[in-house]
Amino acid sequence: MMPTPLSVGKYLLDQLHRHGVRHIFGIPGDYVLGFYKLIGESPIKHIGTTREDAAGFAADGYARVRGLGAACVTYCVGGLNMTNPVAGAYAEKSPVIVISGAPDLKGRERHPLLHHLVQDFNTQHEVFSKLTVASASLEDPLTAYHEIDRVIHAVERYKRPGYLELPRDIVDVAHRHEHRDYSLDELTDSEALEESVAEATRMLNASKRPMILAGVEVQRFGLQDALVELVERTNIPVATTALGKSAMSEAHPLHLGVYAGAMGRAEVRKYVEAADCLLMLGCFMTDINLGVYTAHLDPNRAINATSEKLSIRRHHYDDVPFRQFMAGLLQARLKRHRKPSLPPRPTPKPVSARPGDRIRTRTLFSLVDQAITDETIVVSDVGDCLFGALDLGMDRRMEFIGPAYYSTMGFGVPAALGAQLADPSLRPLVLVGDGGFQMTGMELSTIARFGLNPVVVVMDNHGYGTERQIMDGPFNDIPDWRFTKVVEVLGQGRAYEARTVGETRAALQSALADPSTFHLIEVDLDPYDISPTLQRLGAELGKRAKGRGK
Ligand SMILES: Cc1ncc(C[n+]2csc(CCOP(=O)(O)OP(=O)(O)O)c2C)c(N)n1
Ligand SMILES: [Mg+2]
Repeated sequence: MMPTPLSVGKYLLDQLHRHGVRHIFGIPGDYVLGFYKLIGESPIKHIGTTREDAAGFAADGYARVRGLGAACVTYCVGGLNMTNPVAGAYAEKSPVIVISGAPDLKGRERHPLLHHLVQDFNTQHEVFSKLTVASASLEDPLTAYHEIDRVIHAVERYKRPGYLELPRDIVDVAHRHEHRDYSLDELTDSEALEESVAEATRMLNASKRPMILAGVEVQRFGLQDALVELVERTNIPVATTALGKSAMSEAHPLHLGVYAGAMGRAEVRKYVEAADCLLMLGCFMTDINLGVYTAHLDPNRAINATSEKLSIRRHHYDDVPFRQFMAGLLQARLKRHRKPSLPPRPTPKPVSARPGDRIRTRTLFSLVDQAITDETIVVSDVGDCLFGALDLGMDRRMEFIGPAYYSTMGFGVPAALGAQLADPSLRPLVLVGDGGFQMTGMELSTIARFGLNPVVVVMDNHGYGTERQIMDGPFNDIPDWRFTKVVEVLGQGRAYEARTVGETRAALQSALADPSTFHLIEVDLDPYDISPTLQRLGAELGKRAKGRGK
């Protein structure tokens, strides 16, 4: 007997589960309640958040750790609330599937003025089509199953978000025939693959001073081990981009550090820019540009491989998937170069400040650096927390996620929720500004509800500190919150106020020693005190403004 075909809703959940999804973030509404009922009957757990944008950030954090994330919301009021995190996931290559309920197909002609409607029934889909790599409105049971496959395959291939709109009356409809997921083999031109690997090999072998720049796609495609193998076989040193910071352990002797133009350390920048052959793996020029266009890389010396394109000097190769190019390199006859002499890595300085001294940003980062263990995942928001985080963990393995290109505030706390659900063996250490926390910090509520235990460091510099460096004014002032009171509101967690070096150190130690709950440390900083990274960037931009920059 033929197996009973799954309904469209069940098939979607089944496919998500097969692709590794175990949690869906979001808030229900009447247009999506039928699908929520199915989630409840499935092995996937629903995680209700305080807001839809927080669900989007959480799904993004989940995807960065686990390989695929999902969020489910109601029509327009919920969906449109999630556009910013989905845009961020697109820009930073995070594979998130957005599922939105929608009005019944049957009622659309008779009742064109249903609630939540904006312009017409296509508005939300059109918006998301600009923010995702693939999207579909599942209006026809004949094509719905294929459309689900198509969107999931595209999300997995390009590591960017996808959008599926599910009209309320299609959820329980089943097609008469059983559908099998057709696995789309990635389109590969084997001759182009061979030729590109040969050209790259010639260039690398002829080079005197080659260098690898590893980007975010090394993580997204799970190629960290392949990268280490390539590096150890060839003795070619590595730097990572800001977004790809944890693509390879910074403790590796051939790891130079984070390359971010003038924002990164000067010796890393000099070394990378002096390479006579630069092998860029999974980097987006955009994330390099986080150094605000202070990066200087010569395309004539570059091999640039990503999931979207492969160029070697001025030659472009089509249909060479990133993973296969990497595998090709590992099989190629690559020369073993002499061990390079790399500029010494700065060893984390012991904190010289006395316990009673006022805490400063620089010292805070030294203390955080000492507190990180192999189980820590550093999750950063935007602001000086992100700049400072770039120099963390230089002497060991560290997991790091942060909105290092799109730079949306509000990412940190909800992304930590997603990251810890994605891998409960990791403990998030969240770095967030007072401004960023005022946006989505209440997601601690969901963190408390599901018994998670991140350590949240609120860098309270009394306003929009990063913006003060660009242009100061009263618009950068924000209300002073007593952040520690959140544990009273939530009835859970432990909180600390830290004004001095001693208090900050003690709070970090106590928080990390207690995994039973979440901890919030409010660190009181001077409004004009900034991290060394932001100082470097500011100095370079200042030079440029005076016409002295490169
Ligand atoms: C959603 C969003 N709104 C506005 C901005 C612009 N912006 C960039 S940094 C910043 C200030 C961040 O303040 P805070 O979180 O306190 O960190 P700080 O800069 O003080 O370290 C602002 C408003 C942004 N990046 N994202
Ligand atoms: Mg601030």
